[in-house]
Amino acid sequence: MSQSIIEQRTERTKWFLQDRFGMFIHWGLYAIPARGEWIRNGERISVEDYQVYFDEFNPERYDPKEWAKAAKAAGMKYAVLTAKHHDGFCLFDSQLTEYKSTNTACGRDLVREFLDAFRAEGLKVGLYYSLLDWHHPDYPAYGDRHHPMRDNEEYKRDPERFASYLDYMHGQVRELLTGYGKLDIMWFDFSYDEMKGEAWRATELMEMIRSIQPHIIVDNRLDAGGEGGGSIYTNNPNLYAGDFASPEQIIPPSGVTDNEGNSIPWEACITLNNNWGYSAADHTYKSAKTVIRKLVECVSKNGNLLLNVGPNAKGEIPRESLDILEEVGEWLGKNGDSIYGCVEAALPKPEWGRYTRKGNKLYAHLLEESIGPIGLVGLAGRVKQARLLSDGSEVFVTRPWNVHLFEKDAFFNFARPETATYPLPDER
Ligand code: FUL
Repeated sequence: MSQSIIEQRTERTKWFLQDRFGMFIHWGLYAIPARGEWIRNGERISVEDYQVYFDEFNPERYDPKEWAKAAKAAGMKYAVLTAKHHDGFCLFDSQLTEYKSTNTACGRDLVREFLDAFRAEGLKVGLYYSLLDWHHPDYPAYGDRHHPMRDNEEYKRDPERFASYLDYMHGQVRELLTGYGKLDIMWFDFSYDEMKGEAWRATELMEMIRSIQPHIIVDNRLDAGGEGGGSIYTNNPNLYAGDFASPEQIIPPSGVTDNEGNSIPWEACITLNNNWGYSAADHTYKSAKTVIRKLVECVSKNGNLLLNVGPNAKGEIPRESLDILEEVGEWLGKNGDSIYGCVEAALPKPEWGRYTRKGNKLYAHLLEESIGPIGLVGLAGRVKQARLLSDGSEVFVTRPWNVHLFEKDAFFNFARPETATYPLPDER
């Protein structure tokens, strides 16, 4: 009997739910002006003026092996690179355009080198591909961040022109799927207003994708935008509903569920500073501790974290980012058991931190600086042992017969998880 769409999604996303933590890489010509990836649009730069960056592009320190090592050391298990962002510049050797890295001074297929390097480190690989294209002559919508469909009227007036863009877009996706080996993720970006679903000929596109690489997982943005990630509906028969939801710069308060309340795969994509593309002036980096908390927060709600870096024009991940990644990696080295393969614990949310769970192990992430006894609501009578995850030392658990140790009887009722292990992000 053939599998249902839901069963197929469940099958495809198994590794994804296991892996939990990935690297997002926003890189392109916009690394040269170094004011973020929306610059061409935000500053209304003409195609001609933007050409300067194409003429100059030569990231001579691009060494994706170094990127891959940094991702791996950070505890990341997969990575997604912008093969083409909204500015239309292709980091791969597309036969359908001249606007590509192989035609710049560097002459390299940056996508291929990325894939080779990350696969060699044992990481899963994905490609981001922008549905928008501000360079292609037949892509009518220029717009801006808040009104991306400003020029939508033109699209309505001239569907044939838009159809030729769609041929191009589908053709490039085919190139990526046929010319670069097995890909693990296709990360489309993004839908808005009427530009969603069949406006992209999404069923046709997905049929092509599934026929070439049946196991690839696809985000939900052929049918959704970044605001909260939209959602995928496991009972939505559309092929393009996606395998996972993609909330952007937000961790949904209660995770992401389908319309029957069942948890569905999701991945929060979050920047390290306040920009996706390299921004020289932006030093508002999150601390490693903040990143760890966000990762814990995601996993505690059945989600993944795709953490972004924006390499510079020379091809280097900024030092500030590398330092944070290193620290996160150190924490994961000790506490990774509480993240990889973990899911939400069906317990009341504690006020002192977050739970994650794997099998009969419950991981309690204490997120307060100094803390006395903690209450494990709903676990009375179920704790066998408790250990500190980072060094294996015993954690004191009060049993029913020594409840008098507590000042408040309330704690007694809360004691005894099945097996409690306590990583302490604050006490490294
Ligand atoms: C958004 C894009 O417009 C941003 O530039 C970035 O790529 C983010 C992940 O998705 O929708």
